[in-house]
Amino acid sequence: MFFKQFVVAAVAAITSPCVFADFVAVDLSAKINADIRSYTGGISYPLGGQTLSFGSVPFTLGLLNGSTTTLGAVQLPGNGQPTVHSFPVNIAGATRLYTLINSTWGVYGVTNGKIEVFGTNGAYASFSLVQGFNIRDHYQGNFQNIINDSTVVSTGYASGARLDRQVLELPAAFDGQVVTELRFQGTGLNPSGAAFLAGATFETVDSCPADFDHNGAVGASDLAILLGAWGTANADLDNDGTTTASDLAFVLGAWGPCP
Ligand SMILES: [Ca+2]
Ligand SMILES: [Ca+2]
Repeated sequence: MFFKQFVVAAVAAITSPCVFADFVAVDLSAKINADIRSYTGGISYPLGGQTLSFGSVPFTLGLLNGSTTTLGAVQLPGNGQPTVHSFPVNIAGATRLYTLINSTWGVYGVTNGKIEVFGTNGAYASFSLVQGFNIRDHYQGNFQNIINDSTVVSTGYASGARLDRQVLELPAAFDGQVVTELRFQGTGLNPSGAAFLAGATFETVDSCPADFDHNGAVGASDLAILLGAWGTANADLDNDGTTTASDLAFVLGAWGPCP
């Protein structure tokens, strides 16, 4: 499933130097096997079936069996059975992967599994899911509640549940390549930790930066946004820190459908 940021979020995200990025969600629905709203404290998790931002990154949240009262996730089994979930994708220009991963149970220091990203021409990246470093139990209570990786962004809920967002910077080997597969795998051990994946989103280079409103073309609506941002950094396409005639020229030069 492809989606783009709403323009408000896109403009708000532009700081100096301006960075234009798109986000592409991975469709997890084929492997969703759990409703984490039914977990301890999970009642205050958001409902699936919507796109929500976690640390400025949009995630498409799934449903279990189509039920609109659930928040679906891909849960590794708790019986110690090694499990691999594969998600085929076709994403060009990817620079980062963001995931929403927590676990049921968890023991500090134990590696529960890993995330792998495969691309064309042998491009590959991975990170391990380590309790106490980048993953922890989904609930602030028993088991393992520590995260030490400063790149992890946490969203907590009143009931004690949480979703932690990890990031994987894709290496230069992915430049010019296409991401073809995301893999989520683990040992699924109780009590050392069985991870669940509630969301996965790739960040990609924006191939059409003048399309401010992300409607697939550069047109009058984008011109209006540019004029509204005149003299600010909010529609600065040439990275000089402000929006002026040079950015207007860029918009006019890109007029028409995005490539
Ligand atoms: Ca547009
Ligand atoms: Ca400019």
